[in-house]
Amino acid sequence: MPVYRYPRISASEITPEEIWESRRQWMKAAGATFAAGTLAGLPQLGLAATLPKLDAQQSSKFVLMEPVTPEKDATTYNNFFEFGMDKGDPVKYASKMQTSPWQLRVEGECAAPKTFDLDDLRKLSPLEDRTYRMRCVEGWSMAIPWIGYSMSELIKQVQPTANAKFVEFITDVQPKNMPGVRTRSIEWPYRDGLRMDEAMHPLTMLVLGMYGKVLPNQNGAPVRMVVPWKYGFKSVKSIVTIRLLEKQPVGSWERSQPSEYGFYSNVNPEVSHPRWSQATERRIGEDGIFSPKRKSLMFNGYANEVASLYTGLDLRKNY
Ligand SMILES: Nc1nc2c(c(=O)[nH]1)N[C@H]1C(S)=C(S)[C@@H](COP(=O)(O)O)O[C@H]1N2
Ligand SMILES: [Mo]
Repeated sequence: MPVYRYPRISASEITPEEIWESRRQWMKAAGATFAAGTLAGLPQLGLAATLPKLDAQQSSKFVLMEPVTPEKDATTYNNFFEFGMDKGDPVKYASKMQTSPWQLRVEGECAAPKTFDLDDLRKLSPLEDRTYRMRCVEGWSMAIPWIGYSMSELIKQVQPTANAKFVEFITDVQPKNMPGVRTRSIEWPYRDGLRMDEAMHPLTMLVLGMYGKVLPNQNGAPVRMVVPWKYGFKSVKSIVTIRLLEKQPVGSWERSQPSEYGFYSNVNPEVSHPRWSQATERRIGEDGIFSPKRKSLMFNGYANEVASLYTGLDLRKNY
């Protein structure tokens, strides 16, 4: 198994006893089955098969001519640091997260701030099924069929003012239900931001489901964001607040390690992370840990759509 390498703090330093114990079990289970390309043997908790269906129209615009990642991999190999730092922690612990009732507040530089409940969000715009390529800064990727609509549909509702230059996305904090927030690995709540034009780009998605069903907790239920041309950590899960801002916000990762995680975080194979290259990636569920890695694409393959957002910007400085 590749060694965990996202936060600088090592997991053993900050992980409470019980998580450390289960981490060892996870490593054992994963070690035994990973080479076979499955994650069998994990507890069945929170597995997506039991979740309600969510009807959506297949998008005609956003299609991906690549195999979809097996649902089991996408729902058992996750980053959701509120539940621990190992890929197997979210599926084990996220079932405790309370997702109903849920309210999402959109506020800040706008004429009509508003609180939306889940029903409002489901009805706000027709739900679309769009398969996106996703790339984590750690060097793995997936192709996931998300359900939702463009984030712009939601942001338009609150009538942004001319001062709205940036958007901040903030996750819920449930200390009793989220073992990870009892550690100080990063500053909670988890947050990250986009420039207004990035947030309003049609590819940026407000997500309510995946694989034809509502979102499993470990993937960010009941509502998350997806920004497919940026590293996965920009795709904030379980959002409770969206704030329109005049000034550039600082995300959780940028705050904890600014030399490693910048504001832009575009997938850029030419700019290495200080501790590892970003030139290649391993597609979860397809590339075994011993097979050659595949080349990472500029803007994760979405250059045609988004490169123009960055003309004139030095992407080495603005990483
Ligand atoms: N609230 C919250 N959102 C989060 C994270 C997190 O730890 N907390 N991890 C991010 C990272 S690093 C990645 S790669 C993606 C993973 O999403 P997935 O589990 O659906 O693949 O979620 C992102 N959103
Ligand atoms: Mo990530």
